[in-house]
Amino acid sequence: DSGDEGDAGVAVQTRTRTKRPPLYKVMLLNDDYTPMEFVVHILERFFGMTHAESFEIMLTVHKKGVAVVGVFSHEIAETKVTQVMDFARRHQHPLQCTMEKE
Ligand code: TYC
Repeated sequence: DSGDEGDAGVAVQTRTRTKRPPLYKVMLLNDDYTPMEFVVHILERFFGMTHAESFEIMLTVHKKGVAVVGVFSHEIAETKVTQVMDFARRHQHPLQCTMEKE
């Protein structure tokens, strides 16, 4: 910066706002047909949960109808949903997995 103003030629730094990218909740929905063990397997395989954690979350979905199984960037969340939906479809289970902006 320069000129005949009052800053005596000193460059003035402006603050740049850094915005964090939005996060997405990945959710599993209950249904009457998908076997409990299959859901537990999905949680272990795609969400890195222990068997005990997986069983607990599966029961929450079974009892409450839905549960958040993880929070990720948009791209990772989309990948998880696709992996779960493809795996369920291949095994002919009606399991539903969705994502929602946090
Ligand atoms: N309700 C299913 C049953 O009784 C089990 C189940 C749990 C299905 C979680 C889907 O996301 C789910 N076999």
